Formats: sequence, structure tokens, C-alpha cells
Amino acid sequence: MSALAETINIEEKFSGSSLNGRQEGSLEEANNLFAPDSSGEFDCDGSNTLNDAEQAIDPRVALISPDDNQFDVLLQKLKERLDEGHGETIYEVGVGDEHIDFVDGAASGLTEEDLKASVDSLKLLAESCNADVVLLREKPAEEGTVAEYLVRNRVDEHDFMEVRVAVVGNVDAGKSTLLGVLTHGELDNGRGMARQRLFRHKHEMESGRTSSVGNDILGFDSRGDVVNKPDTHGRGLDWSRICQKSSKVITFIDLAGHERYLKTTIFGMTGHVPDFAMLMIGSNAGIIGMTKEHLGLALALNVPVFVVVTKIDMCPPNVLQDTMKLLSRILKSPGCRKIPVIVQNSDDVVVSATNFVSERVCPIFQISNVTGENLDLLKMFLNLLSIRAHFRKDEPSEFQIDDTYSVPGVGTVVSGTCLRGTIRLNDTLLLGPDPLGQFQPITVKTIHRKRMPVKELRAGQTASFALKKIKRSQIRKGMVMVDKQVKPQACWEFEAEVLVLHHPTTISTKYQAMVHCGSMRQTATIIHMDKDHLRTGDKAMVRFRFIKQPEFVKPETRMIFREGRTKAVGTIQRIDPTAHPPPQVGGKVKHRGPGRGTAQSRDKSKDGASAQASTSSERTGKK
Ligand SMILES: Nc1nc2c(ncn2[C@@H]2O[C@H](COP(=O)(O)OP(=O)(O)OP(=O)(O)O)[C@@H](O)[C@H]2O)c(=O)[nH]1
Ligand SMILES: [Mg+2]
Repeated sequence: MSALAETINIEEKFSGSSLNGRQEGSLEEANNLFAPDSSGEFDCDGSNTLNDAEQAIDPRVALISPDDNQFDVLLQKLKERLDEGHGETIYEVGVGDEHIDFVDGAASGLTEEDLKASVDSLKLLAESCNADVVLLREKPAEEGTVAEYLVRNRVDEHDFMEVRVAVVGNVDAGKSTLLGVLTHGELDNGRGMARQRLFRHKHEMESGRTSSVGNDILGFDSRGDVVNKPDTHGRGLDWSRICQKSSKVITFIDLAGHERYLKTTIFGMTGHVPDFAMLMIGSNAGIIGMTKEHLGLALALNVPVFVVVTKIDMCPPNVLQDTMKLLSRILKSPGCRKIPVIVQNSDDVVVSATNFVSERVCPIFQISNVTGENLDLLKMFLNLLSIRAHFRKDEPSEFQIDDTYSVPGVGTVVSGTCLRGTIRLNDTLLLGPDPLGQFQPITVKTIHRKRMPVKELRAGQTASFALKKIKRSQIRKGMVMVDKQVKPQACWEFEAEVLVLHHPTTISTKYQAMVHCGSMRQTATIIHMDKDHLRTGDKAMVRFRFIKQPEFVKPETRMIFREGRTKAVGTIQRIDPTAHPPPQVGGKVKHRGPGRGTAQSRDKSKDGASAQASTSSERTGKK
């Protein structure tokens, strides 16, 4: 164990920290936070919600020998918890509840015999919900032992939980390699063997560098076992088979580490709606290149981050220690405000996975793709990651397009994420906006989820649609398909509250940079702000105007505004669908965006010299 590992003790880390928005508290209070989601019958405020029959149940002993009535109450509660957890929950057996006034109600723990009886009851309850029960960990308590169990719905051939994990980190950190190792079940040789399966383009195969947004899936069954099997022939995974056998599917979004492809990596983070970000760091290379940039990106988008330090097989201990020290310092810095937790055993996995969504804890794994060291801990953690976003299934549907394809024999296919509502086969949705800001009706003829045909798509799920009577060239990333009740309006102008994370000098009106919001990206000009100038660290309400065409954006969405080394983040506050297009010159839009020359050259070529130049030009990455 490294010196740092010793100092970063989980219990110590949690003490005095405010998790889940709770007040700072003692170690004891912090330990309570390790309990499962606070939605069960053992809620702290359970006394207010339980009826008389339920109140008779002491949570610590409730499962030992429940009578029929109690069994029904417990079953109902378990069903609710499974529903809230999208098909799974972590159940603590033998925990007392200090808020319910039983004799010794606050004390936790059961004798061996009572614990066994309780677990048998839990299995019966789970059986009635068609779910499996798996022990995660046992821990000593005042009155004996407390045990944590994962209760997860059994596989439904047509449905599975979907968790998206964006994989970021500098070039050569081992991102594609780790995904190859995890999803294909074979270790790497240290010379790029495992990553070969992840590449989408010939030039990626040749250079070994990811340049696009790649996808791969890892399936877990109801018992938490990996479903993916090593390939015997060929390179591809059978996605349909994995999905059919899985209760939970992790979709990895493999992103590029090279600065050249930063634009595409940002797109992967904003457009592919990840639930979590896995930041990868090569232990020997350390925190270099794009590592901090990618970490900042995840933080700006409020995506919880966990860290995977790779190549520990080839890293001298002192170098690993230096990397860990710096990492810990960065994570704890005021800019991040994270609690680093080095995960060293399965207990740490359970604790960090169940507290991860609080967004303050940052679990760190130290692994080797070559020897396989600690990969079991990482897999266990991935298995316990829960769906973060609470998508609404009952609202009018909204689908965000992040890629388009032309498939021979099928026609135009679009892929993306359903952000709201439910989309069913033969639904007619509005597709747009086109360059004039219009939306056109389009019928959904087929839906494929992870390459499997399905009849409906619910909020939070990704899928692709085959569209009839429309050319691929008419569709671009950032377009949406929405229910007509949404009454979509494209806008040329919008207002956002913006925080400047970095700018070499000052930003004033007429400054242009790329706006990333969801899967939409377009250069926009600042046309007004409530301050004269903005410098690094400044906040302001800013009015933007797109330079090329109107877009569909919505209030309360996070956005990134960047150009070269200039970076700002913000939240859209208001859109203005009545604003007119910018002035045209000879039939062309007057302002030109990044990618057509450096910031300096654009500034000179324009009417005002007031646009502040960025010192570096962005090399746009090609997908
Ligand atoms: N010894 C050792 N080598 C590793 C390990 N992980 C990855 N590698 C090697 O490191 C090199 C880089 O790995 P990649 O997976 O391509 O890195 P990447 O992060 O995807 O890089 P980009 O796509 O360019 O951002 C490959 O040659 C791998 O074989 C590890 O744990 N140990
Ligand atoms: Mg890669």
C-alpha cells in the first residue's frame, strides 16, 4: 500500500464532510450515509410515512420472522425501492433506526442465526419481485453483524438498465485498452493489442490513437456477473446477446485523449449524455496534457468523476506515489472540492459506489491492463453504478441526435438519446431545426437499441432510428426529434449565465467562440453582456447569437463556450425565438467561425477590433 493510500482512509475522508447535501457531521453520521438510498422503509423519517401496521415493524428485526401482514408490507416497500432504483436497490439487513422509538431500536446488528433468517426472508421477498439477492459486504455492529445485499431484477430479454460512462484522459493513458480488456475479457500485452477492437477507423488502427467517439458495452446479469464472453472468432462483440442476457448494461463512450480531437471529446461529453466520467491516468506519465482539461470538463458539466490510474505493472513505486499525491492535491483543490478515496478492497467499492452519486466522493482505482490487477474491484464498482439522471417518461418525447449514418438497404439512420418521454414505433415526431429554423414531421419506422430492434424507447435510453424519405445530408448533429406537443422553436439568440474559466485577456461583445450544448455545437457571437469586460473567474449574463443558423436549445441546459484556450461554462436562462438572423453579406453570413483561421486573423478581418483574441488557435478534430 502506498503512503498516500494509507493516509487516504475512507472513514476518515467521510468524517466532517457534507455528503448528499447533509450538514457536516461526525464519523458516526457519515457512516450512516453508507446506508442505501434513503427511500426505503428504514428511512430516518420513516415514522412520518409508515402507517400503523408498518410502525409495528422494527427494521432491525423485521426480516427475522415476519407474519403475513408484515411480509406484505415489506414486499410492497421492496417493490417501490426496485422501481425507484430502475430495477435494483442495496438492502441493509440488521440496521436499527434511531428515529423509531423501539426498545434498543437504534442499535444495529443481528446474531448469526437471526441474520441467516433475515436473509432467507429477503430472498423470499426478492423471489416475489423476480429479483436476485447477492451479498456485497458484512460489517460488525453493536448487536452482531449488518449485511448489505444487492437486490436486482432478473433479466428481461427486452429490457435492461442502461448506464453511460464517458472515458476521458490524456493520450496513451490506456482508455481504449481498458475498454478492450473489460468488454472482451482478455488482458492486454502492453503493446496495444486490446485496443484494436475499439477502433472505428483505419487511421486509428494505424496510429493507435482514438480520434472519434467510440462505443462498447459491458453487461451484468442480476447476480452482478459479467455477461461478455471472450471472442472466439472475429473481433466484434455480439451486442444483442449481451443485452438479452443482462440486467444492466454499461455503455462506454471511448473518447480521444489528444488535444487535436478536443472538440470531438467535448462533443462526446455534452452530446452523449454520460451518467459518469471515468478519468484515466497513466501512472508513469502522470497528470499531463489533457488530464486536467478533461477533469474540468466533467466538473463543468456536473458529471460525477471516478479515476482509474493504469499501468501500475510498469511504474516504479516512487513515480506512482508522486502521481497519486498530485492527483489527490488536484481533486481536493478549491476548483474540484472532491474527496479522493483509493479503492483497495470490496468494502471500499461498496462504500464509494453507494456514496458516489453525492458527487463529492471521487473513487480512485489503480489497475493494470496487462496483469489484470484490481480489475475485479473496478468491475464490481461498475456493476454497482446506478442510473444518475432522473429522466421523465411521462412527458412529451424529446430525442437528441448525436450521429447520422447512411446504411445501404436501410437509408438514413440517426442515433442519439431520448431525453424525455417515450417514443414508440410509428410515432410521428417533428425533426429539426433545418437551416431556416423549421421542423418537419417524420415517422419512426424502426427503433434499434444496442443493435436490437425494440418497440419503444424510454427517457434515458440511447437508440437509433431508420428514417424514411429524408437524406442524410438534411440532418446534422444537434437536431432533435420531438413530440408535436413540445411546439419546438429554434432560436438565433439566447441568454446564458456564464462563468469564464480561462481567458488570456478580456472578453467583450463581438467575441466569438464555439458553443457546445447537448449534441449541438455552433459558433456564436456575444452580442450583449451585463458587464463591459469579462476576465478569468468573472460571471455574467451574456446574450449570444449563432452565426450560421438557428438552433433548438432549452433553458436550464448546461453549455460550454470555448475557443483555443478560452473556456467558459454556463447555463442557458432564456431563449429568444423572435430574434432575427445576423446581417448577411452577399448572401453569406457575415461572421465566420473558428476553424477557418486563427482567432487573430478573424478579429482583423472583421468590422470591430474589439473582439478579444485568444492566443492559441484551435485545431479542429475530424470525426
Ligand atoms: N504495461 C501496460 N501497458 C498498458 C496498460 N494500459 C495500456 N497500455 C498500453 O498503453 C498504450 C496506450 O493505450 P491506449 O489504450 O491506446 O491509450 P488511449 O488512452 O486510448 O489513447 P488515445 O486514444 O490516443 O487517447 C498501448 O500500447 C497499451 O498496450 C497497462 O495497464 N500496462
Ligand atoms: Mg484510445
